[in-house]
Amino acid sequence: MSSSQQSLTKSDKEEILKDLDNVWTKLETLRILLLGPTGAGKSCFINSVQRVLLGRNAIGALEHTTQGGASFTRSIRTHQMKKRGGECFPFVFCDIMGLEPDEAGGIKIEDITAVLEGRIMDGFTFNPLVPITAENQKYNTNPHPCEKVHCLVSILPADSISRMSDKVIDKMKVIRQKASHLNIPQAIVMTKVDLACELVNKDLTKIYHSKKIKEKVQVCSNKLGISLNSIYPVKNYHEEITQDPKVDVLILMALRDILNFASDYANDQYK
Ligand SMILES: Nc1nc2c(ncn2[C@@H]2O[C@H](COP(=O)(O)OP(=O)(O)O)[C@@H](O)[C@H]2O)c(=O)[nH]1
Ligand SMILES: [Mg+2]
Repeated sequence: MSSSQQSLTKSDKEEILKDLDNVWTKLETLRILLLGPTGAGKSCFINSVQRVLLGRNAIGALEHTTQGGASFTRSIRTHQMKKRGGECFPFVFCDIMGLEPDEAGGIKIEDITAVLEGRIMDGFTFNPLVPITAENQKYNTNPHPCEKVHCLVSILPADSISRMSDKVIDKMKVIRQKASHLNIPQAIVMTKVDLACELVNKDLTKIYHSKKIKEKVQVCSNKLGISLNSIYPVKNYHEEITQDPKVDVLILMALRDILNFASDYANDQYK
């Protein structure tokens, strides 16, 4: 959480939306991979971004409608983000099966590595017991630069981060290391700030003054070993029907930086 992230006004929102129109990339599309435990709010985050960009409710990535249970997203799905005029933004989100503590549950680390390298095609259904092999129809032996991941975003829920299984954290760390080897930039989006602090639940503008949120950001940083200024606290749209500029600005601030990280990386890699 950087010190520049101080206010949540409507003019900030318009300014960031303008910035997004100017994201410059040598590639046709930037690919953002969302990684996290089941129920962290990955699908909700994708939906929320689309809602903010469209300025209205959107039905895109399916959310889990009940808490807990096994990972709802079992396949790999690419979500294009649409502009108001119908065109698409030059970036996509990649939503995959969640991480689970259990060895026999959730996505395998080998599969996530393959996703980072652009080797798994859209629609592939993960098998928690066996990773993909080169013989699979959905295995891409020669990925295009657009199919590789350009930013890894870990999604962590603020309300339950302290109780998260060490096994899931360990898996996330291993994947972060793999991404670091590939020089892929990384960020954390910390969801569910409304559930972590009552003050923030009542008034989202209090987010930068909340001790509880500060504490949770620190826990995220310690657990994953990522610096405080790459952690973005957000509240996802999950039950609201109307848009709220305060919700929008937090999501846009995270999105702007993520896209800048991704485009810097892609522009550097593909000269
Ligand atoms: N209160 C609150 N609930 C959220 C937030 N983000 C997600 N949720 C809820 O958390 C649950 C899991 O979200 P989902 O996006 O399906 O998680 P995924 O498994 O990571 O894709 C759903 O019931 C959402 O409504 C948030 O920021 N605040
Ligand atoms: Mg999901």
